[in-house]
Amino acid sequence: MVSHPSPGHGPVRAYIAFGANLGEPAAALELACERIAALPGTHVVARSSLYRSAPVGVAGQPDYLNAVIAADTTLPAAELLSALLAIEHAAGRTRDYHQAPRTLDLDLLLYGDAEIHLPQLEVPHPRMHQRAFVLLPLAEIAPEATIPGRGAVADLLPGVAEQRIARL
Ligand code: PH2
Ligand code: MG
Ligand code: MG
Repeated sequence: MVSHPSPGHGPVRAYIAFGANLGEPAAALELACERIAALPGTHVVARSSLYRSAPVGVAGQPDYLNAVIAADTTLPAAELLSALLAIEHAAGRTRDYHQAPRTLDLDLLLYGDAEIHLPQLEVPHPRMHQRAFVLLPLAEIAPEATIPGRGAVADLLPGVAEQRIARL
């Protein structure tokens, strides 16, 4: 497991998925970027466009708005995850049931080239390579990105071509 930046090493490039299908998603994305940028040792370096996407894995929900944020951070992955959960909470995220509609979901997709397997954190995100709402915004800001164990993002795009998604 290669997850902790050590003293003398530079920051790690992390990619974070944004999703929301309740409330004011555009405002939630702004808030999320501001809060991430305010974390210690962390700089937001890129943000994709917003995409409107059909809900995946759940029926009868409003469309989602999705985006991907790139940040350079010296925070260890587990600390970054805790910070993302705190930002979700501050944005009014409740967890009424599994995959309930949400005001703000922030998922840690990639943390450098680390592969992390902890009970509370799987990196790369275990389903990201199957989801157009992750791969399209990720390809927009990091066309050369590779998902450890899954391959180049560009090579994964054809596999999700059937999923309904529109760049806004
Ligand atoms: N998030 C989910 C489940 N399904 N579908 C879309 N389109 N976008 C999401 O962000 C999303 C989803 C669980 O987090
Ligand atoms: Mg999610
Ligand atoms: Mg989540």
